[in-house]
Amino acid sequence: MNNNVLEQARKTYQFLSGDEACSGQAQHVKMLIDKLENQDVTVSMIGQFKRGKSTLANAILEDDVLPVGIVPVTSAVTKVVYGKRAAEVHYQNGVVEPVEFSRLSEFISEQENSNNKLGVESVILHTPSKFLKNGLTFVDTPGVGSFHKNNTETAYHYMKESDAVIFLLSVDSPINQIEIDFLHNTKEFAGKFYFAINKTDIVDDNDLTAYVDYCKKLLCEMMEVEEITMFPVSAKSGRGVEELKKFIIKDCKKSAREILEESTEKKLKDAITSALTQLDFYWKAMNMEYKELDQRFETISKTVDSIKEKAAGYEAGFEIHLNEMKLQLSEKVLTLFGMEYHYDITQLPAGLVTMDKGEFLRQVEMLCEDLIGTLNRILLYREENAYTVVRRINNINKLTRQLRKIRSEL
Ligand SMILES: Nc1nc2c(ncn2[C@@H]2O[C@H](COP(=O)(O)OP(=O)(O)O)[C@@H](O)[C@H]2O)c(=O)[nH]1
Ligand SMILES: [Mg+2]
Repeated sequence: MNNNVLEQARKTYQFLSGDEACSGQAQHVKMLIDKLENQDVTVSMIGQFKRGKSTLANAILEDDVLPVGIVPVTSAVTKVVYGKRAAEVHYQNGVVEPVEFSRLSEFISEQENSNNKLGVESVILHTPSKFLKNGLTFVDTPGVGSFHKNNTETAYHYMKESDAVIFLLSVDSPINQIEIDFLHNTKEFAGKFYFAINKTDIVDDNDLTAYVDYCKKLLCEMMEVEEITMFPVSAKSGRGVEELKKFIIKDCKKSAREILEESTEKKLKDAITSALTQLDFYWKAMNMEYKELDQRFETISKTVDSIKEKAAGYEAGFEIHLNEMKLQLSEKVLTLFGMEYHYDITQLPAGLVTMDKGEFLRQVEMLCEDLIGTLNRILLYREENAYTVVRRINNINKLTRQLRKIRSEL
């Protein structure tokens, strides 16, 4: 284990923030640094659909905040944080709307929000639970490998943000390949695993012992460890829940630093790999034939023009439109040039309208100019100054070397 992970993260941040090509990764690393400094541990509940994740989460939190028995929506995740009891929906376009707990399934169940047509990004629940008091954040994920294909991807994405994981199995169906694969992948990101088997109320003690032994053996092999602790629980009757909860709270308190360092190290490696891929994309784009680059620039210019034209026609909801334009532009840059163009999506508490049309049009203009300007700079598009070209190439080479060095030290 690397004790200098904070230092390495700071160094990485310094390198990444010096180059606009990697601003997305820079921001990610900044978040990792903040989490490490504040000792914020994110614990996720992971498991296949219907294992009882939401029921167990409610039991652990001692508050029925999460809807139970729903088919989770394809691409929205629910986070629970410490605070006065409240629920809010965060939309992809930045809008944040407070909602009643009783309405949650409208946003996070596939039946009511099919294919996430409402554009929900996440749902944040606040509850004054003992479990969350020490800075823990709890994440309830869509089921791994449920019949909606994308759920696995969403769960996996949030997995990457988790520091510790409660991996939930249940006695009513044996461990399957999807769970095995998923666990294998999550090993790359999480600093700590807690294993639990749910629904122990539906089997007798002999069957339970046999099943626990079987799972332990399998999980030890997969995790490449000699021994694992397995918590048999019944989220329904409450059996074993207190033990699991106490164990996690104690462990996260005692080992917060280790868990975070372990998970930050893994995530830092991932961020560096992603930055290197990004730099590689830039290389490829820079080496594109002028003719091809010309065509792609023309397409981007057209997109920018059509966005400006649309903007002129809007009469309300300017902040939301601005966020939507950012999403649209970064999507376009990704398809045309294969690179991530990072925008901050402004969070918009529902009902907050401060921008007038003049300001909106100015911001749209700036957004478009910024994008074209940055693309020009990054891609050295029609750059005639040989010095600038050489300097840019040197910078990319240098950054690539620095990042590779840190990654090899981790
Ligand atoms: N018998 C029994 N049923 C449970 C238990 N925990 C959850 N369930 C049921 O399993 C179903 C799925 O639960 P849910 O928490 O929504 O699962 P999730 O999809 O993993 O979040 C629901 O009908 C629950 O009532 C348990 O400990 N025992
Ligand atoms: Mg659930």
